[in-house]
Amino acid sequence: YVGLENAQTIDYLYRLLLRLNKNKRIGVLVLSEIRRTRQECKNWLQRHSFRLYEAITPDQAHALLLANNDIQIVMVDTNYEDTCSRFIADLRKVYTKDDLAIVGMSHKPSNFVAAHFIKCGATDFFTLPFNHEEFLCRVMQMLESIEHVALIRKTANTDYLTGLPNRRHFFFSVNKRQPAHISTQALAIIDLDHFKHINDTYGHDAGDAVLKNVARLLATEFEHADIARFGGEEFCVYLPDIAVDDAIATMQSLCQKVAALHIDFNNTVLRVTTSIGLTVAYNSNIEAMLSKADAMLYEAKNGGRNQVRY
Ligand code: GH3
Ligand code: MG
Ligand code: MG
Ligand code: MG
Repeated sequence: YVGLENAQTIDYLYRLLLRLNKNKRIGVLVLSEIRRTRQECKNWLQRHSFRLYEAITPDQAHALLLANNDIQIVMVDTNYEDTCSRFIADLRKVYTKDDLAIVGMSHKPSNFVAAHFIKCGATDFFTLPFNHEEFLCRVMQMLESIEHVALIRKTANTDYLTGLPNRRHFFFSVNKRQPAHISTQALAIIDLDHFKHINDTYGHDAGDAVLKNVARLLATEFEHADIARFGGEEFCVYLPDIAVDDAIATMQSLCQKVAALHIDFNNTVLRVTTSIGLTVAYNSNIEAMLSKADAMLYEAKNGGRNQVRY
């Protein structure tokens, strides 16, 4: 950290870098027509183990962003104001401030220019040449902010007890998928049988252990499908592109696997069965499929539980 001012700063930056660059290197894209500007960014960023991408034109920058999802920061030389405003505004149609930081930079210091680019969608603005310490602190702040939003987003979409996606995420994800598919799709509601009895007999913690074990089974069985903890002891699975017979076989197999679980809770073995309501349809909307699956679930319960109805 040559050039940095004191031990406190070095400690601050070291901790941030350690945390942010722990699992993956963070990509920074530099867009400038001027070789010297690109070089100046490059020298400094590479010293801190960022992965650097260079673009001379906006088109090159767009292509690099599409091809490299490790890029979290784009630094744009605002030498050519109109081109740069357009480039930033175009980027903001695709990437929100929560996904991508865009930094304007200019050799001509002017408050007007900074305000202009921030209004276009830039996250921050630097005057060149950099004060390296300030530059790095601000870069870290942007990365932290992106990291925080990602954490908040994940928390909002995850069921706390089981770690499965929650109902909110399920609707969001399935609705995003649907238009792309024209073949049949399946939706199943999986409801634990007499679950209240487990709580009443062994206590709420035992009930929680059962929920976690069933959730773990679902997560391994349906790694690539949309699944969710839908409510209390109810789970949901959405399978795009699946034939009717395959959907039925898949759910019957799941029903048997849950019934075969031996769940250890403080040296007591807990068993549970499920009733599954299944529907298979062409391009039906998710609400319609849910209400059909729910009606089928009702039949499975009335039919004696531990079974699939479709
Ligand atoms: P059925 O076979 O008809 O579905 O009967 P059931 O007992 O499974 O259904 P019911 O709706 O009567 O009871 C569901 C129970 O699930 C009641 C509720 O206390 C319990 N429950 C909901 N969420 C949780 C949870 O997070 N942990 C625990 N331990 N229990 C929960
Ligand atoms: Mg139940
Ligand atoms: Mg019930
Ligand atoms: Mg229920």
